[in-house]
Amino acid sequence: MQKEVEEIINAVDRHEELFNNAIPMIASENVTSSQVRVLLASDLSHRYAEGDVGARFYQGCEFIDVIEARAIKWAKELFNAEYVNVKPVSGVNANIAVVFALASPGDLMMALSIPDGGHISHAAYSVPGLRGLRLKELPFDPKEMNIDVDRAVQAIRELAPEIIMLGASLFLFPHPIRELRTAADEAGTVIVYDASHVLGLIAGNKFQDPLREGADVVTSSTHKTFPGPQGALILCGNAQSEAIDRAVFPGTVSNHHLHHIAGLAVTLREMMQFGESYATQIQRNAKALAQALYQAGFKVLCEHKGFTESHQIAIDVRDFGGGDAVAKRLEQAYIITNKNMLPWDNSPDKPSGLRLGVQELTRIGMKESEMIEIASIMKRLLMDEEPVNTVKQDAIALKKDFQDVKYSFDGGAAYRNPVKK
Ligand code: DSN
Repeated sequence: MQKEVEEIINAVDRHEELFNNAIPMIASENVTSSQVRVLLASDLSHRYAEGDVGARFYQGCEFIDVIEARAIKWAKELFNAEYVNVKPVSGVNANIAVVFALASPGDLMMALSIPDGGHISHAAYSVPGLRGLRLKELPFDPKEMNIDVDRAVQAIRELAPEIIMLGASLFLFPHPIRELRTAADEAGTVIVYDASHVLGLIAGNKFQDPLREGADVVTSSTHKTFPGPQGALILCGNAQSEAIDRAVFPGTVSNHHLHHIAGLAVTLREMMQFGESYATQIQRNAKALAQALYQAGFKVLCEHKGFTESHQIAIDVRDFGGGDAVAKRLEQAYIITNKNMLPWDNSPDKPSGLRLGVQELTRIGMKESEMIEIASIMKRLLMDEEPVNTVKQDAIALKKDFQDVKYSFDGGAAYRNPVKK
């Protein structure tokens, strides 16, 4: 084999070996079932299908139409939505399409700042800036780690933004959609809810139900708590569907990723079948991990309200050198996390926080007892200063029994290429 090709294949093998052994806790990741992984490697990944089901610009789309029609139908059923678009290739792509469809240059958008948990695509240098929108931060209460309802209602009444972007990357508690709806109605504001982090919880009837609570539009990636292939979808009522359809294709997507649509369709079926038990266990695991870390002496945010209602927990780790140092130290012991800004931070390079997500650990079958064990491993490394290698061996030993994807029809291997013998 050519040496350079071999290098790439070896790097993929070593990456899979790393994740085979490691404790993966990045809150925006997950693993797909073997059935989905095989579909991701199918011929669909080579094809074009611009246009809509039954109205394509290319021939050869007979079966692609079957797949996309099913994905749309099942997403409508699972999320109880009038309209679904499954074409955006990422959460940012979905946000771009919706903002371009529903707002015009000079309009005002309100969203959370990044230290308060907002996603980068909600920030001035991203989607709102590219669309020429003015941007104001949604008022945030750092003690409650949520939008400050009274100040937000007042701001909506005073400023009458054309669009509010709810949802977040650091997302511990349901956002107050109902509480903002009346003010939004009076001001003529469209409420968009970015569900990327919590779509798998919503699929399992947990966390919140944004469309029923008053969101006009839901955008979401499909690979965080929702354990599908990388991609995104948009849910809304029929009122916005035409403008959003056009903003997706031909506006911001040429060819959508057809292999991912097949994977999405299968994951939708998985969540129709297993979503409720999966989402229930995610919430139990997140609370168990938070409680165990808190009892060990870590500054886990929001103890007064049960730490979290999502898959995430946030810890102020300034006592241990800050988020950057702690995430790197944990990585040495095969615990994969990320540094995270908290509301009082100014620099993304020196954040005081660590964000942990339990959705992937849940997907591979871990329960409360494993969360307690992980908290103990983290304490031993960060508080008791046990040698990295000792702790790493215990992390690898814990992971050994959790190698298969659960809450799926095929229960396949999570970290091994399914086509490899
Ligand atoms: N920034 C990613 C995260 O929340 O980890 C999502 O795009």
